[in-house]
Amino acid sequence: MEKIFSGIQPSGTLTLGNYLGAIKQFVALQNDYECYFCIVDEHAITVPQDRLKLRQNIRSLAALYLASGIDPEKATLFIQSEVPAHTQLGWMLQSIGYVGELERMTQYKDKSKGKEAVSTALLTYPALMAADILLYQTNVVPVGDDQKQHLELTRDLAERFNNRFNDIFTIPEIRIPKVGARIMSLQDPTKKMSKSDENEKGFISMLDNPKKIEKKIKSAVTDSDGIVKYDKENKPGVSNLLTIYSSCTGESIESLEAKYEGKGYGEFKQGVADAVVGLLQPIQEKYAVLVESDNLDDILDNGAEKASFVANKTVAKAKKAMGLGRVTKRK
Ligand code: ATP
Ligand code: LTN
Repeated sequence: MEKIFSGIQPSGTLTLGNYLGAIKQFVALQNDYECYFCIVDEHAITVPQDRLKLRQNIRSLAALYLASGIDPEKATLFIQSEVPAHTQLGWMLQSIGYVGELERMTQYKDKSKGKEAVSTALLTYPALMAADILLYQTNVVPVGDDQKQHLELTRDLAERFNNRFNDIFTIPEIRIPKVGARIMSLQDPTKKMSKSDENEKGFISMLDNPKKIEKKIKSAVTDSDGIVKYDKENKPGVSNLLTIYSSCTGESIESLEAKYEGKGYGEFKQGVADAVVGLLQPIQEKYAVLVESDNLDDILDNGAEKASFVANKTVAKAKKAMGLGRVTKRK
């Protein structure tokens, strides 16, 4: 069976963008692939985090994965820092990565812009991400559009390792959803919706209550022509709302345009809000139970054990290929 790996950072409560760009595809893919879904807490500390909040976010993210439909019988769900193989291989891959290629990463440039102190880990982050993926001999990595560049680097590092040492890594393919790969901020539709946005009105959290969702959508930036039509260049706000509506309900963008022809933005935005609430409410109900349950701990313990078993085998191969460890004289 082909393998899938993907990760999400516990750097805040998940947004609708994370759900539509990432989790929704994970749920659909888990029946056809051997899946590994990870809470990448070691990635989250590349920027400063409050330790108590981080721990809460980790548990909350695990519960959200499950509430969204990840089935622990089918997929392995685990926390990155509970599987030490990730940082082990991450270090080895840093030794074959170049500072120049890391400095070219857009996410690094964005997150370090204007900051006085930038952590070393923010720069070397893609080597750890490559390790995440390569440890499981992953064939396919489902992610949102913003991760393309990191995936290309992962492929380059894998090929470099295979050529220089031994052919041990599978070269992974990226998989981006057709609709919803890049949900934009509600306040600035030229910027991606992000859970670490300082302006809370820019994103919909998966745990926002219906009233809050409605309020945020009603105050979403649009334009003044009052026509519900998809035109990313000239009408980015309306196009983003159409994308959200379509990904939440499965209705095509064309049919939504027809439905709202001649109607104003007020009615359209109400429709978008209803679609989002309809999608998130059942997830929130499941979440409330899961986040308090012991079962969640059992699932994560099991996940870490299963993931470690596979990952340790790859680390052993990579160490041998690079010449780490010792020659044994034991018979
Ligand atoms: P941060 O704001 O902390 O950088 P983030 O919101 O960008 O985080 P990640 O944890 O980095 O979220 O991403 C998890 C997954 O969600 C990735 O596959 C990413 O591509 C996807 N994703 C993130 N934001 C969006 C978005 N606005 N639209 C679609 N997919 C997204
Ligand atoms: N870099 C990703 C999170 C991430 C990831 C991964 C995604 C870390 N490791 C492995 C896919 C596969 C992000 O910032 N969204």
